[in-house]
Amino acid sequence: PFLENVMRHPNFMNGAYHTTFVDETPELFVFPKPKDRGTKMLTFIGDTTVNGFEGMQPQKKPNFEEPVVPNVDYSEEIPAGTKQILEEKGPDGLVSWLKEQHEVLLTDTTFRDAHQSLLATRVRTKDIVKIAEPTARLLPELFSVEMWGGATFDTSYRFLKEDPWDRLLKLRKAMPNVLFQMLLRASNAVGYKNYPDNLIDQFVNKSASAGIDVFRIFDSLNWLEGMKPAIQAVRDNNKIAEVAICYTGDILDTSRTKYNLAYYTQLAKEIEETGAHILAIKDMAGLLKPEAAYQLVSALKETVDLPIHLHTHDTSGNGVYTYARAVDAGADIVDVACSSMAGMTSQPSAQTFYYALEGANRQPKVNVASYEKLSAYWEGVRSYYKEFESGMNSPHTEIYFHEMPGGQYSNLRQQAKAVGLGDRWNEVKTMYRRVNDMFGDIVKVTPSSKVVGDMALFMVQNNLTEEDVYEKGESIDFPDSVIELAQGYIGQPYQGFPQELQRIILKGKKPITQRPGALMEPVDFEGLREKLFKQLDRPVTSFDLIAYALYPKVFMDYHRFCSKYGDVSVLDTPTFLYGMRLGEEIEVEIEKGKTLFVKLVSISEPRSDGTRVVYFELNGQSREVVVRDHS
Ligand code: 3PY
Ligand code: ZN
Repeated sequence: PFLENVMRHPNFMNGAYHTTFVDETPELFVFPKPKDRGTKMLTFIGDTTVNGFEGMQPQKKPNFEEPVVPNVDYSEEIPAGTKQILEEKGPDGLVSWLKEQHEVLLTDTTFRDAHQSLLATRVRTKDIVKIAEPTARLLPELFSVEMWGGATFDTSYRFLKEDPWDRLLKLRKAMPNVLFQMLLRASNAVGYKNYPDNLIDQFVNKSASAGIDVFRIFDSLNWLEGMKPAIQAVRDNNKIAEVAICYTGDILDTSRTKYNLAYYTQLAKEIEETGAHILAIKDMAGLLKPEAAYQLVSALKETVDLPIHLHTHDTSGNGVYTYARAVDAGADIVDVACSSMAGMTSQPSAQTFYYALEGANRQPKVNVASYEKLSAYWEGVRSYYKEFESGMNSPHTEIYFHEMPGGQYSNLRQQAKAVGLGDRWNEVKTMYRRVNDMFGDIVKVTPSSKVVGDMALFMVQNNLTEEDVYEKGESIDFPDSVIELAQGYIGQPYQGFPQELQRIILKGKKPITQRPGALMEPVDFEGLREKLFKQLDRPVTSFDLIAYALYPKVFMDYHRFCSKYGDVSVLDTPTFLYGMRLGEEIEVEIEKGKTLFVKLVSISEPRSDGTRVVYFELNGQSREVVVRDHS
């Protein structure tokens, strides 16, 4: 009752007091009715066993081997790393330190882009947190760990039924020594559309206070205006603004003049003027060929005085060679993943890169044996998620033709299947390139890549050719995302959107040329806090508020899920994805020192109302739950 009173006090509700305590320890403020927790969890397990995990067919749980966590000495102090350099010297000091390093530095993307690109972003917090402290101890020389942002944020609520902020806080506790890096889609934050400026500010502020150090900021059209608010917000929080040039096209192809060396060096100069600390080359599709990497990095080194951080995807199989040439040209940092989570649409393998540079001048300082141990763990974890593999199992050089980002390939393929175009996938890929050209050859990365994908699917599905669009366009209802792009709502493409096509798509609607965020009403956070408090019936953290402002429906669906099933993030991944086998027993630690013992005893046949009774033992006592059979 005392806490209830505190929590309902107007100052508590409107956040007028210091809210960090609630933000950092939200679990202290949630009071589940203990008798409910077991039933909710059994309902989830029963449901998953009978119906399968969302998006997966029900299937017998395979026998997975427990992934092996490497042995480390937890009694030793965790070795200091780049995080301590940032804390001692600040962002400018860290940049000076970076410039003094002779060896190339590594960012490890296993916790973010690697699984975003290989496993549809499905890796759960539990599997990451287990390996977090060993990683901090085994790889203290890393420049950073990319562990947040991009698609991990919404996927977390949507599919994994867990809170992404919780992941950030837990990882930060386990890894106090290495810089944490996130991918920030500038004015699109971690979403798929532009948001009001004050939401971007708040997002950056809370992410920084929860533990993010390096913000890789990009705009999906390389539109600098769109990035400025995010860059300023990061600087205001005394964190590192790593501003990205998205690489598209091919500087080696002299017939394609739009994105040539001069385009990139000019953009880099402008980025430097915004106060960026580091320049990133974000090669999201893996188009940067080795010689192009050498020429690009050399030219950028001559143009700006910023450390250069190169990101690529290994889809073509050329990733390590591209990095090696970039290192020859002076690249300071490259993105790699632990080898069992590397290659193909993911980043190049850390170990392969290490060995490729053996005997070379700037081989990274990293313990490759440690990497092998971590790789063994990830090999085990990856097998849990095999349902989400993209199906690509060899290098794809056709990437140089269709230019689809690593993270989009498997997604678009799924989308194509879902609308009945599974057997016309080749047409979809060809159309993707054609749409790119119709749009005036645009940068393709979230969310602009999604628009190109939507239009390609739309055209294939409706058997439309390019000529049809120009001839019959007046009578065609284009997808919403296409209209938004043509209207300027995701920013301004370099050299503008082709006018004739814009006219056909917009049908009289007026395009904008300003920054969409500047035209939007600011988010009324206090109003939202009250509204949410009524809906959640618990204190609202600043984290909840931001998530709700970004994705109201996704957040509320997540909340409803939690009310029904409780906190399922405590379950092991095989149980979370496959449910249980008859007779199987599992242990679930629902909080520190409190473990539930669950046994699945039997499942009834479907009853006349379409439900089944699932019989469990919970801590030795019989328990049953009723679940609807959706088959
Ligand atoms: C994202 O925005 O999630 C990306 O990874 C883009 O490359
Ligand atoms: Zn990427």
